Amino acid sequence: MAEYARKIKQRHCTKRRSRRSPDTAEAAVLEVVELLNTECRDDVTIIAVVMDIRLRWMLLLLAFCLLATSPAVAHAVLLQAIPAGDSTVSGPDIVVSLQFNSRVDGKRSRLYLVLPDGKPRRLEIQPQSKADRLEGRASGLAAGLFHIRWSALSADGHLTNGEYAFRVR
Ligand SMILES: [Cu+2]
Repeated sequence: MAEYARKIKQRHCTKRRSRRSPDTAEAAVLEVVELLNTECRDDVTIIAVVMDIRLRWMLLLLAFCLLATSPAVAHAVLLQAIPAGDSTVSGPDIVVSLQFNSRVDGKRSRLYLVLPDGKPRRLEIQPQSKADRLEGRASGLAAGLFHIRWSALSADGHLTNGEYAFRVR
């Protein structure tokens, strides 16, 4: 049984190795990912694939990987919102509370309530009860469709934006 498995694996790997080398960076990445996911991965094969890529593609790829990994983790991503997106809440006064995945700078972040007629009303951001929250209040809202528009400055100095709708009844 083990012998059979070994043969299958060998055939599989041989077939894979004989494939022509990838000619674009994208194809090369897919190839490497595929190799990493197969049981017949071996480092020689992976290195051989990588060596096939022209140098500038490799450098481009490396730069992309460096940019795409660690710094992105700290971007402010909205985790939870009150009012929730696409929900209906009772007016005329509402509390807005946005929770992010990381610390946000309350002084340099912005909150707007976009009124049913499309006009944005800036909401004062309250002193932060928690470092990952942006909170504000709005009063005197008539029934209708509103939007919360936010921009959040995260601890790593990146600004992210978002907008979502909710309804006041
Ligand atoms: Cu960032």
